[in-house]
Amino acid sequence: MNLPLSEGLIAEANARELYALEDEYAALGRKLSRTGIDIDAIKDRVASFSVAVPSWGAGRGGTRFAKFPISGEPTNIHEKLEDCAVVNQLCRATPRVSTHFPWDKVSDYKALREEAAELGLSFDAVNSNTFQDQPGQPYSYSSGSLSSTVEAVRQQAVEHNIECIEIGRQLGSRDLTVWVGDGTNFPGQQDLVRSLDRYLEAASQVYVALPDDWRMLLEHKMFEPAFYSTVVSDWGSSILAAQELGPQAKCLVDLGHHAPNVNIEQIVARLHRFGKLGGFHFNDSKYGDDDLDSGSINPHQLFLVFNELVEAELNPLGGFNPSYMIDQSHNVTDPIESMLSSAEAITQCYAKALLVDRSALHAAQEANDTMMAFQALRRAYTIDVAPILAKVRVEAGGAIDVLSVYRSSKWRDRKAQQRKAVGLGAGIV
Ligand code: PSV
Ligand code: MN
Repeated sequence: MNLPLSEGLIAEANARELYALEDEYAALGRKLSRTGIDIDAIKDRVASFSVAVPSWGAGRGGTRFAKFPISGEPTNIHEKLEDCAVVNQLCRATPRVSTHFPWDKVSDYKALREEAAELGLSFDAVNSNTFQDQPGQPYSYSSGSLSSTVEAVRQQAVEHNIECIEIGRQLGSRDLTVWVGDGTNFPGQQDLVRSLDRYLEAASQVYVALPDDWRMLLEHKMFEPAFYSTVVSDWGSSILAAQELGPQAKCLVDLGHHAPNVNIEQIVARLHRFGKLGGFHFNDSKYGDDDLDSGSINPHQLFLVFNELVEAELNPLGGFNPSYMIDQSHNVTDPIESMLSSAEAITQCYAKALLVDRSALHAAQEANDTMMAFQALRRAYTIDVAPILAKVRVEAGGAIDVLSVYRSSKWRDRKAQQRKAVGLGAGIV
């Protein structure tokens, strides 16, 4: 393996912080043991948690209005993998990268897989893209893709998804994530029933091309780029489609793809109940699909989502294996720093959810003791789990203070000397 940052730099920085960390970890351990919790057991479960990062998250995404690139930003999948490797080397919680095609196209995927392995990475879900036209593409997606009224367009979208599966097989992926931008801007623009029928018929052609050990993750989104209706608009449409397609089809919950204030944790619980919870795109939002950094706006909601996930882990109902992934647009930060901070926020919520006294919670729920049920969650939410996460990192070879080590590595400055500049223009969706 050939990791991008100097191991010596990480070890030296850790040596300066280690005494304080051991002290804080021991103090937290004593506090938790008073309520019967073994901190080392929690640490081991946190150590086995991971979340994938998106290849496209390594760049400054920008908004649809503008993109403000930074020097040293990656411009191809090879450079993106390097940056994802920096994130994982420091935090040790993001060993997989999710790819998006055709954005990440290369001529040799076997070589790409080896390149990733050399950086300590493997590949997560492949994401297809039928929401943009590509140069030289025979048919336009301007009126939809899998749900288009034009058969040749639907066929082109089906073939692209099948090509993504083929690429994913070479990369070692096991999930195909399908998000379509299909929808309408005007009432009456499309028949709301027939458009879903066309989508289902085309999606079933993709479904039958899945290898037996693959899943097709259907990602719903309420609006944007379509602003009146979207074909797979909500978790209702998503679960109905997944049920119709078959057992390998599951629903993917992108936290930003709901109406404001929707109870996402309840959606998570419902999807799990019916065996259809396939995965997540973590991010945060204030208004809509803002793609802000995970836990930056509503960390409590993220905790409540993880509370449901820990419940689901304990009660798997015949299967529980959701794919966890970050999907954010970093417009004003160094993307490596945003991914580090987001991975930390996500893992923290998982750790806090593990600290919930489940028997106290369930007993209070059964007794209709509202305040004590709420307090069971509140007690766990207010515990500072940072020492547990830092201890997991240091034991895995990562950094105690990820951001400070990243900054002292001068990674971005060094890359600014080596990488070609990114062009201006609008960002990604
Ligand atoms: C759509 O907004 C989305 O969340 C989908 O996951 C896309 O694949 C991704 O963003 C890429 O921009
Ligand atoms: Mn998404």
